[in-house]
Amino acid sequence: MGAEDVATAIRRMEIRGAAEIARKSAEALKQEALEFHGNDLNEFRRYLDAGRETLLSSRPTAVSLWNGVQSVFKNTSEAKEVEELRRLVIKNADDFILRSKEAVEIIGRFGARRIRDGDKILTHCNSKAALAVIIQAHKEGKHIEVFATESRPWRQGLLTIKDLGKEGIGTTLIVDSAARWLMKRIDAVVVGADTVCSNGAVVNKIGTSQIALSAHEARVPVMVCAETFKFSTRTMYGELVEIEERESEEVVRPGEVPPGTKVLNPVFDATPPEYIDAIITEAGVISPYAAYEIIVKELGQGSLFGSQEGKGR
Ligand code: RI2
Repeated sequence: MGAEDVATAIRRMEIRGAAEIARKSAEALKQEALEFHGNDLNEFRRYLDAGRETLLSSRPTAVSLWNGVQSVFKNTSEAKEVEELRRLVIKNADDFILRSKEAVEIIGRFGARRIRDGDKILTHCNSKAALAVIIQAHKEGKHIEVFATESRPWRQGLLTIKDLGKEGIGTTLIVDSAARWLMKRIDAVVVGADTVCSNGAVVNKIGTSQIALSAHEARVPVMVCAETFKFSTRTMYGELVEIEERESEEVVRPGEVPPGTKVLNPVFDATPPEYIDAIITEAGVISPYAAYEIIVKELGQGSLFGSQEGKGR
């Protein structure tokens, strides 16, 4: 699929999950590079830039999309002719996809060490990074019990139940509003992230901050599983993370509420660092307060996930 099709699928949530939208976007740019005919380097650059803009405009919140797309353009300003640029784009896209998959595996191994035999785990939405931890703990023979929130309005919790079911992990579904009620029975909260800010705040599926607040109140540790390309260089330069608001039809069906009723549908929220015990990255398990260091080390100039435009737009 080219950039236009992938962007449409991302907008419609047919492709979803912070890492997956980044991988599919990198793949789309590779496809665009393969399909370009012509010898004009500047024309090729404009063509790729158009693809990049289309992809970046598909969803605003997850910085993984930005980092994934930008990493495809790493060192491309040095290319002197079309074939060289094409090779670079393909290599960068392949590298990003491979490294992003490896990162999930490593996070699974690191995170599983924090899960004890007999733990009852609460997860929210459908994060492949969070599930990697849970699945690895299960594979290591730990007897765990998992609870998954429904995650309205898209109900990604049902995907979580299926993903864990395939691994032989029975999971109990709860409605989102049952999280605080359940918390006294929970030993660990394991969630993913769409964006980790330089101050350690984590932007993730709407409702994450309420769950983290309840966990904090009940002294239950909150573990966030996030590849380093979900850390935001741009927040280091003061940029705020835009919280996506989606259509009201995702919350209520037409005719369910009187005409003119306002419906707000923010799909992400920010959890402050004081409610997070650890962020599990492929570069190590860190305190949320070390987010800045991850950004400097893992996303700076010359790093794999870093982009040549690390300072943002
Ligand atoms: P992985 C998802 O966003 C959820 O917020 C999830 O926690 C996050 O991406 C990370 O998912 P959405 O696309 O990258 O469902 O860990 O809105 O799979």
